[in-house]
Amino acid sequence: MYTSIYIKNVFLHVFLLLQTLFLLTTDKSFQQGWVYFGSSLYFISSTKLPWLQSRDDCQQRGADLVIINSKEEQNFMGKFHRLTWIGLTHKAETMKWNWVDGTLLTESYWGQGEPNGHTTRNITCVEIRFFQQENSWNDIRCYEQNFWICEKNAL
Ligand SMILES: [Ca+2]
Ligand SMILES: [Ca+2]
Repeated sequence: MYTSIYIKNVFLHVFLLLQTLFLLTTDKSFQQGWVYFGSSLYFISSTKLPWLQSRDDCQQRGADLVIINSKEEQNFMGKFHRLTWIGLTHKAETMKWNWVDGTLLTESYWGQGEPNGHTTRNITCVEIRFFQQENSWNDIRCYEQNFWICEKNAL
């Protein structure tokens, strides 16, 4: 009786170990995957983080959170079918939307009724939320957790 429970436990542990190894391996290969589009390379995360930590991750990969410069690039964002951070935040001091490279927002793709939260004192960040539609942006608190998209120059 005890022996059989012991053996079951050993099998369970071996199974969990193999599963962990498998997940680590697949996650690693996924992390190495960058996708070409236009003149940029894009990386989509496989985990969720708050906006600031997402940006840190991009910078460690020699990139930054994605800056959407064109309608084509905006449409490309929808192809990932995930709620993702983009490199856009609203700063209460300036009351303006800023891209991570310091440029101001000119061409925007807000979802219906958005942005609706930027009057709060907190810094507000932007996610791709309504990814089936071209106007897919939503403003949301930066400490929420999301997948994220990094962009770097393909050259
Ligand atoms: Ca871009
Ligand atoms: Ca919102």
